[in-house]
Amino acid sequence: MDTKMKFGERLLDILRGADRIVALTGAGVSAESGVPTFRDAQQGLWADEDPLQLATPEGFEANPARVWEWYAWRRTLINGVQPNPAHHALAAWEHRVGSFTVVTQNVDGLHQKAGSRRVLELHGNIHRTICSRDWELLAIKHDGSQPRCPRCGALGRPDVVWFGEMLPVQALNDASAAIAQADVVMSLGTSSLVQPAASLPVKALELGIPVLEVNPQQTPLSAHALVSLRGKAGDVLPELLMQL
Ligand code: BV8
Repeated sequence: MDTKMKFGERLLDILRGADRIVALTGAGVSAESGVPTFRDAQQGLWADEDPLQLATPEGFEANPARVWEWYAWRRTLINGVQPNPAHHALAAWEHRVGSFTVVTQNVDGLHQKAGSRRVLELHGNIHRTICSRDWELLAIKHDGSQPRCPRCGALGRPDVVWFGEMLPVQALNDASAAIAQADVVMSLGTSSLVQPAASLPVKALELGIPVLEVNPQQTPLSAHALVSLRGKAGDVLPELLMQL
């Protein structure tokens, strides 16, 4: 029995003709590596915590040690996992077209670990730690204990964008520019709920650029995408790339 996934000819033609591709990725792309998404019930120790409370300046202000512990737990989990076929397919795709930009909401660094070279991190990176006062990078080894800034003594914090914080201007500008020049935009493994990242595929639609979504669930983007494939990124992306 032919178990090969079937994709519409129109989608395959668009992807075969695309030379500039942007892939917006969310937590769902790392899900098959074993990294829980924000929508998953928090695991074990964190079952009673709400990321929307912990991933905020107020949450850090109220209990810096608790927030630091949560990120240390996530960092340890991420250090123990590998990129999955979705990450590898995106890294391979880069070698098939003129320009391939990964715009990620994820902070796990798995795209880079899989070999993607052009990765725009909209929400920062959990492996970097900054001074909570001036946001300068701290060169520290993560040994679990919460570091203090050697310059001013302020507590260290993860170099990630919390809810209510601005996204890195350069990454967001570069992402917008890449979208504006794209032949096709893919929205992969994201609930399309977190702004302003979720507005990037909408900008593509407004420019008449075809949008492909891959997600096992429906999202607010699904009805507007040219094609919305109900499936796991780790299954769909390698198969799609193979059929181009
Ligand atoms: C800001 C880093 C303003 C931290 C994160 C309108 C405009 C502007 C802002 C807002 C707005 N409306 C609301 C806001 C505020 C807020 C926001 O969007 N809130 C939401 C909850 C409504 N936005 C912000 O606060 C942003 N800041 O706008 O500042 C400002 C302006 C001026 C001056 C000062 C400030 C900052 C947002 C960034 C927050 N930080 N991460 C950390 O990681 O700890 S966001 C965080 O949530 C992650 O990055 C994660 O990626 C994201 C959740 O989204 P997803 O990636 O989509 O993940 P999710 O779990 O939701 O969904 C997973 C999906 O995968 C699901 O759809 C599932 O079906 C699918 N899936 C599962 N398995 C698979 C799969 N798909 C494919 N394959 C699979 N195998």
